Amino acid sequence: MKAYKTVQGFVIEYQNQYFLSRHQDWDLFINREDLFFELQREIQLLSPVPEYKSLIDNSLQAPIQSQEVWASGVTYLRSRDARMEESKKAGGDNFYDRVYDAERPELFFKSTPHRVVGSGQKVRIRRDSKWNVPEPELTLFINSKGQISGYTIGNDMSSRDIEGENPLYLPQAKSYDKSTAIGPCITILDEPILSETLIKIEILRYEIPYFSDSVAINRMKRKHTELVEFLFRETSFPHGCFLMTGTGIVPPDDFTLEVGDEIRISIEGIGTLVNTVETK
Ligand code: DO4
Ligand code: MG
Repeated sequence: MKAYKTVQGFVIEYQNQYFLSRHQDWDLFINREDLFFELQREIQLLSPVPEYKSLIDNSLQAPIQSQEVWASGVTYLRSRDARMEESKKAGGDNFYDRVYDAERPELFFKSTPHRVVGSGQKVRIRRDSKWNVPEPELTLFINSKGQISGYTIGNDMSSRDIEGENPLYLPQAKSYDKSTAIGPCITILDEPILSETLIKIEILRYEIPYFSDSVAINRMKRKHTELVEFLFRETSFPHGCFLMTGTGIVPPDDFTLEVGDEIRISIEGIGTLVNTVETK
């Protein structure tokens, strides 16, 4: 079951049929308990209309209203190694090694909704950075009660030179306008996402494939429930929140994003998040 936020309303996709919800408030719509069964009940009262698919094609928005976006880091070995390498000169490398093995995960605040873009919209790279990458991440939607009720695709855009210069610069490397992309929808399941699920990324430069890679989510060191437990320990989210679960894909060190690059991140069962890098 997928839920899309469009300018004309909320579209529910189920078994290749499209329904328009009567709900008007995304925060309430996605925060219902037992969301999968709530949506099933809801569509029984609605008629499927194939044309509702065109709302998704023409007026899609990021699937967010009042939620904060948080992120976890160094949850895959590949991320730990990349971070250790980039911060070596600054002497910050052992922080990453330690957090990978520690009981407490790295969790950081990523974005308020106004810095978030959806699929089809543009992401940005910072004007004061020369080394930028997308981070393709399975992203959890957690309702206000702390239950994982959906999954989306996230791009945790990052300035590697700023982050590598000093770990204390992390918020500047990670949180700036249009540094966060999520979408295209929230996939709502009645059981946890399959652990073999693949995350794939393809970056097109001048419309030609320039970089691609993939990773299975079972390569992640931590459990989703473990990340959520730490996030909700002392922090409440009245509208629920999104949590990016970390990247297992890091392009080679000589790669940096350029204006005009198209970033396509796909996750089985969710779809493809497509963003172009905008002029600085
Ligand atoms: O520690 C820096 C951030 C790591 C991160 O964003 C990731 O592993 O995805
Ligand atoms: Mg990340």
